[in-house]
Amino acid sequence: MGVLNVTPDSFSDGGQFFSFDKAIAHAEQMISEGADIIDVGGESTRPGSEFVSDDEELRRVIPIIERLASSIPISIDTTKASVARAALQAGAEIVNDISGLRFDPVLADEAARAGAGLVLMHSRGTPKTMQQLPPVDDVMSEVINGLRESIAIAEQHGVRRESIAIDPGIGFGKTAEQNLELIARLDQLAREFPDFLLMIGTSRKAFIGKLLNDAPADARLHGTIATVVAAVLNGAHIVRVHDVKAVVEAVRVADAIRNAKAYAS
Ligand code: PT1
Repeated sequence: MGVLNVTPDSFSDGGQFFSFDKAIAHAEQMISEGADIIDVGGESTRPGSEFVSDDEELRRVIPIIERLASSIPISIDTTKASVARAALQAGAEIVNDISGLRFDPVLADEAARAGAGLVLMHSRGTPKTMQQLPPVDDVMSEVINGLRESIAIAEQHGVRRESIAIDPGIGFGKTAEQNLELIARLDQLAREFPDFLLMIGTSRKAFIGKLLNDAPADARLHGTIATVVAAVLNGAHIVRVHDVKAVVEAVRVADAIRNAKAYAS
């Protein structure tokens, strides 16, 4: 899944793709590099970021979705039912909700009505405040319990189990060590939720920079590759990334190694 931020303030490529033409060109590049899905987001969710209004978010994402949806499956990265609804109408096929239905459970009705895919991500608090929360004791239990709640809400609103993907929410209200633990133990999460696709987003995040002498976001590619390979070996099905070409190559090899293990045992 290639990341397409259409925001003036996203953390690693903020402002770069904020014009329509630049956003489309970047999406086409990611498609040519082997992306299977483009994740379109009009509201930054990096730590410390502010909410934007429904109207502003719609103004940013809808023209982009209308233009791209005939070329590739589109997911809409939003927590708002109104934005999800318009995006699905414009041709998006997946709703990616970083709040796991905590902010707007009505979003599940929109996904259900459209027969769309729904990504339920675990997070704590809001993007503005999540990194100021006191860390939880047991991050794996917190994520498992949170995802179970999100899945229950989705199913109550009519979303089919096979339409749901789960995501541990790397960087959303977790310490750097907890992010590493979630990647290292992703196989455990996969075993807890055998009926669901497993997605993860580690790309260019701060915990990688921290391991690399505070490398800035644009110097975290090799660290990102390490996280993606670990995630695939531990059962991830979908990886959300900025650097599509490099990650597609790494995932092809990691996936072949994973399959070699499955066939050998
Ligand atoms: C993600 C994700 C997302 N991440 C899903 N959607 C972001 N399903 C946006 C940092 O610590 O992992 N899964 N949508 C981006 N959010 C962040 C969070 C960016 C933390 C950066 C950090 O640097």
